[in-house]
Amino acid sequence: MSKVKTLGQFIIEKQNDFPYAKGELSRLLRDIGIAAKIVHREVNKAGLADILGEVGETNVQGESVKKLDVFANEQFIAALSVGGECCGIASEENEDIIPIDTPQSRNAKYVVAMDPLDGSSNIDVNVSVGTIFSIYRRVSLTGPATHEDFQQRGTEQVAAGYIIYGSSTMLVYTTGKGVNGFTLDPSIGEFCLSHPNMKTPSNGKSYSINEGNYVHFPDGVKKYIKYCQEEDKATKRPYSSRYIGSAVADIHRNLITGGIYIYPTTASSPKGKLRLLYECSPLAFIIEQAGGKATDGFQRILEIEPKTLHQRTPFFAGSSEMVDTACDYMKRYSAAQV
Ligand code: AHM
Ligand code: MG
Repeated sequence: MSKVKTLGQFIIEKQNDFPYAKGELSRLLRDIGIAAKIVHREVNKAGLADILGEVGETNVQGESVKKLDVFANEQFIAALSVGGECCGIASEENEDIIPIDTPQSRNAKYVVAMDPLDGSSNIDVNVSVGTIFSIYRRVSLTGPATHEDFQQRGTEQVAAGYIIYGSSTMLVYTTGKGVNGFTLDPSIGEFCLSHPNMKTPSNGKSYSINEGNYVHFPDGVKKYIKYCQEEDKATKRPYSSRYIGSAVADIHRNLITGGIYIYPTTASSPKGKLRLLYECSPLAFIIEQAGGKATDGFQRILEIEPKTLHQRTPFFAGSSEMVDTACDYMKRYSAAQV
């Protein structure tokens, strides 16, 4: 008998852990898994774009060739729209919410916020990219979703996850009872449980930040970077600098090996670059569930109330002791600046 546990089997096994278990959330997660496999297939042949046809052209099958982030967006929207468990979607790719108005979804209980292809500039150079998703219970009563459904704090998430399209494709998710990771076995087309009950070390040895923006960072971040670079045997400093430029990939590595990811305010992004609803909140939920921390430098990410759909926030996330130290520097040197 094979010991492999697929995502589908795992979701069904855990179904009774959900607070309102009637199978809807399980089906929603399954739908996300299906869209992820389709996006995986396309991401894996991204290097063939020149052979198969340029973006905007018609390919050999007579289909128009789309940018991968547009393609990923369409796949997730399609999977969530036909599934019948989701009444609305907020996506990085769409200015406004996408209400779903089908007979099956009128009484659907959930809304999904997502970044369908995060770090998409990395696609052209064969570097890891990801998908991030966040699931809330609707607050409106019936019909298609409203803006109110998406104006909930991260603490209200019922599930969140990411898919990393890397040297292998992995789906990592939480429903608030720990974090589990599944690796796609392309030979059988299934996500298989490979990283059960993921826990992040309380300390690590790498820091991830775009240091090219150093001159524009708040003083607290500048001082923290200098701290990371100082020699100190007890805390194993200097730390290594590791920055992929794909938040999912940087966070995934740091989750496994320990580390801190920072995207602070800069001159060009005075409120930070990353989006609260569909990047920072879901990643924060996963990191906290794995034992780490996520803040905006001062406040827990999950407690920030979103005022607008595409609201940005500074993001400090990872191993708890490293995040605590970075936030101490923010309090000491930057409290007055922001
Ligand atoms: P995107 O959603 O437009 O892809 O931007 C988000 C990405 C993150 O994945 C990554 O960490 C960051 O932007 C990189 O930004 P920068 O190039 O400014 O370092
Ligand atoms: Mg993004």
